[in-house]
Amino acid sequence: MSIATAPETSATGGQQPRNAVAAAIAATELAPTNRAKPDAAELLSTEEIEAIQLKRLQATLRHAYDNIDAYRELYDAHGVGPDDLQSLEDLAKFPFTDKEFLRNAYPFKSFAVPMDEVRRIHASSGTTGKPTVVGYTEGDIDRWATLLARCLRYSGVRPGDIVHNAYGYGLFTGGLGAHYGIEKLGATVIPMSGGQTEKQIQLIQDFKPRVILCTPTYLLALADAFRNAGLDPRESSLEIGVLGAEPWTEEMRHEIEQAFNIKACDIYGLSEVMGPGVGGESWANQDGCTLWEDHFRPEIIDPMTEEVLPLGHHGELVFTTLTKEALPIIRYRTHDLTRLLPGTERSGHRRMGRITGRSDDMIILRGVNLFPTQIEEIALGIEGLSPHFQLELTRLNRMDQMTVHIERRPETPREQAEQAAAELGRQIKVKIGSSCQINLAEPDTLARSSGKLRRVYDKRPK
Ligand code: DLL
Repeated sequence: MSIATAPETSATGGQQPRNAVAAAIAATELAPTNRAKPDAAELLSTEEIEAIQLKRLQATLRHAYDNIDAYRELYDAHGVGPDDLQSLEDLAKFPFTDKEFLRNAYPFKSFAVPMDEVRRIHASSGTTGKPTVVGYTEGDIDRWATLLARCLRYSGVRPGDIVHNAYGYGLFTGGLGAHYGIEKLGATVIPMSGGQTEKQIQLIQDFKPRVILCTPTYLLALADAFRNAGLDPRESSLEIGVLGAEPWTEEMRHEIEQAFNIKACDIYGLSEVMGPGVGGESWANQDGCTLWEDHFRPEIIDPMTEEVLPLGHHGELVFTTLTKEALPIIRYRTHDLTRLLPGTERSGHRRMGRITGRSDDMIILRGVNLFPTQIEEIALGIEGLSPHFQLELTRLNRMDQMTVHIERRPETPREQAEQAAAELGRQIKVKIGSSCQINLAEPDTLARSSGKLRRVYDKRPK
């Protein structure tokens, strides 16, 4: 069935839907959200979700092909079109897209709706060249807020909670994306944004939020700031952290939960696909982000061969959006390395494992591949070493060198920490297979970040 010809429905008040995606949403939408309870769509079975996915996918392909030159040209060149998708498996016939695909459409040529239907723009930071621009219709913003609210509720946040939102506001999707979701849930948002660390501490003390939203590394920086102010972070009002936007390990979760005496839940997303809220983690199980498959169709591919891999296999995460009007995204290569796992508490929606790293952030050191998360995992297993570290890459006599700069914990005497540092070097050699230098730094000397932390400083000549 082609959604483009779906009957107009009452969800749009009897009016003609604006476009194919709006029509598909209207035709497949379930009962409205009750803020305190799961959305009806969260509780669907895999079969029910797949039926919705197929309709929404057909509509998304039609919408993108008819309204975005770049998709039409790409599909014409590959000899495929929207009508070639008759089952979910047919998605594999369609070519991948990536950041470059969106950059080539800079600034607004990737939008599938007229500009007067675009209500908001965000953009990814883009360390080099042009940023990647993303746009949202009113409906897109509303669905984003609903999904964010869904993630928060799933992570234990309740209507009526006070939520301290320390994700950065602005072009980054973290701040505003979370903001509207908090409001949608019926909680109170403190729109703090990142930075002004002392002020953050003061407001947490005074406003007594139950929940904090920020990157995991920034929450650690806040823990230090609490202690520097003579306060015990374990005594704060915080009970839940909803943390994401950068890779973090189970060891880091433990570190954060101990530091604040809270539950730390993961939240995943990326601006191209929507922003935060593509997946969220259950408060009860803490077993990885559940991906909301009524809005996104995930795949895992082998990054080299581009072959689609089965459930449980590690590879690169690829997303297709199912309900986005302004910026439909089809088979977008995220570069995030992880695996898909079966659904648990929301059995119809698959989960993702932790992101071990990004394929474009992998360090290749004298032929050995490694990710900063591996160092984090090892370092946090050694007493006396703090979670604050940086990796510096240099080249000496044509040989690549890696120095791990890591702070000792304030309560660990220097001499004892030096032994821990030596142990870190030994374990990196054994577990990762690469020798490196360790520079034991004093507490509070390495750079902190108020958002995504930069771990790797690559000083090797290009
Ligand atoms: O970081 C959106 C976001 C904001 C997610 C707040 C969660 C919380 P981008 O700036 O486009 O969007 O960066 C997306 O960040 O491809 C991953 O590499 C990484 N990332 C995001 N969430 C996680 C997570 C936002 N929970 C990129 N674990 C993604 C690991 C994450 N990496």
